[in-house]
Amino acid sequence: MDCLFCKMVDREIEPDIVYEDEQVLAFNDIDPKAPTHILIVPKKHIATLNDIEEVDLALIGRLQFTAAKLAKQLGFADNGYRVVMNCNEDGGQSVYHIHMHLMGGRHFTWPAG
Ligand code: D5M
Repeated sequence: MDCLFCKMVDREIEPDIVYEDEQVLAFNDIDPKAPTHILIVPKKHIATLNDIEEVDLALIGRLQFTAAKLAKQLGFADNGYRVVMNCNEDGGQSVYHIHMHLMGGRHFTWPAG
C-alpha cells in the first residue's frame, strides 16, 4: 500500500518522532502551523474518519489521550491547544491515513478557516 504514514510506521521513511507505543506513533508535522504541531497517527491503516469501525473505538480514544498527554508534557495543556482531524477533500485532508493534529504554543481563533 502506498501510504506515507504507513511508511513512517514501518520506518521506510524516518519521521521526527515525539512519542510511540504499540498502537500509536506521534511525530512533528513537516509544515507546522503552530510553535508545536504534532501528528498523532494510529499504526493501523484507516484511510478516513468515515472508515472507523466499532473495533477501532479504543484506538481513536488513544489518539486523544495521547494528545492530552503530550500537551501536558510540553507545557501548554493549561493555556490550551487545538486538536483537528480533517476528513476528505472539503475537510482539507491530504494524507489518507487518519491523523490527529495537535497544535499548541499560540492562541487559535474560531471558526477555523
Ligand atoms: O494533514 C497532513 C499533514 O501531514 C500536513 O499537515 C503535512 C503533514 N506531512 C506531510 N508529509 C509529511 C512528512 N513527510 N513528515 C511530517 N509531516 C508530513 P491533512 O490533515 O491530511 O491535510
